[in-house]
Amino acid sequence: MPTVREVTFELFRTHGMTTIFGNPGSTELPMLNGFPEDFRYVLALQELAVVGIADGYAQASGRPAHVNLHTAPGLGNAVGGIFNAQVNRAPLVITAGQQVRPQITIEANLTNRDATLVPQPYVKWSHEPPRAQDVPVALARAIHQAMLPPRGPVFVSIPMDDWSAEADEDRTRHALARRIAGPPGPHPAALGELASRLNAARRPVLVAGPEIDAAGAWEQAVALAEAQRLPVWATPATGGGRLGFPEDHPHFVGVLPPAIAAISQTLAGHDLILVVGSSVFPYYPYLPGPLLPEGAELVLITPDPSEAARAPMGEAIVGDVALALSALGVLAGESDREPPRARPAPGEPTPSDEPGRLSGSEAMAALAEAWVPEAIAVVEIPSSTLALRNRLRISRPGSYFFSASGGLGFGIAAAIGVQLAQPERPVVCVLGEGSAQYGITALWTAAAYRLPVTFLVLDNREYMILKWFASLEQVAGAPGLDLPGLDVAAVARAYGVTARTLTAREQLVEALREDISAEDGPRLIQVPVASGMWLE
Ligand SMILES: Cc1ncc(C[n+]2csc(CCOP(=O)(O)OP(=O)(O)O)c2C)c(N)n1
Repeated sequence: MPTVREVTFELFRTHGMTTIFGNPGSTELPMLNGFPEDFRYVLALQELAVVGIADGYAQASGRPAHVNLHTAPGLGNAVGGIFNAQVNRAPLVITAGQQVRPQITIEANLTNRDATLVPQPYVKWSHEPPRAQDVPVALARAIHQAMLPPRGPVFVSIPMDDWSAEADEDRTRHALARRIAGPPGPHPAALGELASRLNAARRPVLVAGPEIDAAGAWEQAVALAEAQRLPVWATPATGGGRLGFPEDHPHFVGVLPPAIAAISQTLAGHDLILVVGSSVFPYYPYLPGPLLPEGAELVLITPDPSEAARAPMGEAIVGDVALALSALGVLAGESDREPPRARPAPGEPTPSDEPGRLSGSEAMAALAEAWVPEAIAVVEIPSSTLALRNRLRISRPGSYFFSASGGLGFGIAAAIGVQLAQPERPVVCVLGEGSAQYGITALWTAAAYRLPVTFLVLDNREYMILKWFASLEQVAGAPGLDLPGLDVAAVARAYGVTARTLTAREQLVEALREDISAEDGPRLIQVPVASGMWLE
């Protein structure tokens, strides 16, 4: 009779989940007993990093990823990352060890009391199987649940004595064989009506969101925009965890600002606003105003019923965005509207006024000069995100990952996961020196697994974006916004990452070219940058 462990590993095999991202403790060791040779364990040294790596891996591979954490303390450390994964729609199957069943009721040491409550409300499903024999069945359900739209993390707590129990063969045989076809398509009648409205509109516009990338639907979005002559905005950078449209395309007009009043102003003059694969909208900060410009209607297409329900205005069609975009393209056909005017190429970057420091725009111009189209950007650089978007103008799908939740500690870890999922493509992680600290231990994983990620750290010695928010919120004299004395390059070297500090733009271009093409493990470049918000 096979054990719960044997059939569970078989289940993971069936779903191609042969990589486990983890940080183990004594309660997880029984799962790892006799670890099969066809599996790989990716170790990270703190749980926020474990989840971030799995998040990047799941998003960049489009596959579910298994995260294994250490009972209550490990799961507790991971919650910030689970929040990020939920917003990123990363299909993570998170497991944590638990005390042996005979000692849970007496709450022996390391009992994960009320385990299923810990990751709430950021998981789609949270469960501790009532019997050892239910573990494989619960995990099968968890995998399907994580992958069904909207994708996202799920959690299963597993008592450590379950792994050696005898499996229920009939139940597990069926659980292993199950397949679920999906995702559901949008209602054809709703799309037909939308197509007519699109053709009748005078000045329609498309707002492209991250789900277009997750659904692999760039081609369909481009075809629709071209046939219907639509200008295309990216959803605000705050919620643009991925890019839904090529940013070098002549129809692409820019990134929407994130506040209510500014969005209405920016979209003024349009009569039909078609939002695809984004929340409506990832607003921040609160700058009140009309939700829509005068005379405009809004229609959202999303796979997420909650996103459809909570939008403060407009109509919504729920369904897969790839299916929706291709059907809409066919139904709407060609329009003879004026095509939008292409936006100008980025100009020379604003120079820094601080000696020995580049401006954020200069650093991003250097990155753009060294960029190769097959590269992937993983971004956690608050004060230079818009400069990066404007200068890189990413032209390929699956090439940009950003934590749309706003939770820091994603960048370094996610870049590692993306590199593991896309070993043939160069991965460049652009970080603020402040953001880098939350997940800094992930540098060890990059070095230990010899992953050729290029880390570019812009060091402005401060939490610049918070100073910017302070002025917006009329907050004066807030403490805790300066970061003197950090040396990320020195920390990186201590973790085994090759690192240098550069101050001249030309040197930076050269170094980035060298590091992006290198394949011998992680490299980090630290660049002192001047204080400021870098938007272009
Ligand atoms: C987990 C977490 N803690 C705190 C914050 C608040 N926060 C947002 S941006 C920021 C500063 C980031 O600093 P840095 O990376 O140096 O970027 P800069 O704004 O200077 O470009 C902080 C602390 C957050 N978003 N997430």
